[in-house]
Amino acid sequence: MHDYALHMSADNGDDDGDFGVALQTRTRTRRPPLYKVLLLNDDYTPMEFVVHILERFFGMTHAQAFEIMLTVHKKGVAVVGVFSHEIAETKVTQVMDFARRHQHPLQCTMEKE
Ligand code: TYC
Repeated sequence: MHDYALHMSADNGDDDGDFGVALQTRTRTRRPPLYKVLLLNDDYTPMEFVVHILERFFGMTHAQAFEIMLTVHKKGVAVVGVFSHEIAETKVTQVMDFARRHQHPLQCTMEKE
C-alpha cells in the first residue's frame, strides 16, 4: 500500500540531520558607472546660446551657466554634469539636437568617469 520505507534515507525526513536551511552566497552589488557630460568650445556658437543650453538642459541658474560657459570658452572643455549612462546619453542628444536645429557647431560628448 504505502511506500514510506523507500524514502527513509532520502533528503526529506530529519533522519539525516538536514534541517533544510538554504545556503546563501554573497552577491557583490556594484554601483553603476557614472558618465561625465562634456561641453566643447568652438569659435562660432554664441555665448548666450551656450548659457541657454546649460540653463535649459542642466538646470543651472543664469550665473552658474555663465560661469561654466566662460570656463569652456577659456579652457576648451568643461564637465557640465555627471549622470548614469542613460541620462548622460539623453543630455548629449538633447544638446546636439538643439545645437543642430539652431545651426550652431556646438559639440557635447560623454565619457566614463
Ligand atoms: N567660444 C564661443 C564664442 O566666443 C563661445 C562658446 C562657449 C562656444 C562655450 C562653445 O561650449 C562653448 N562665441
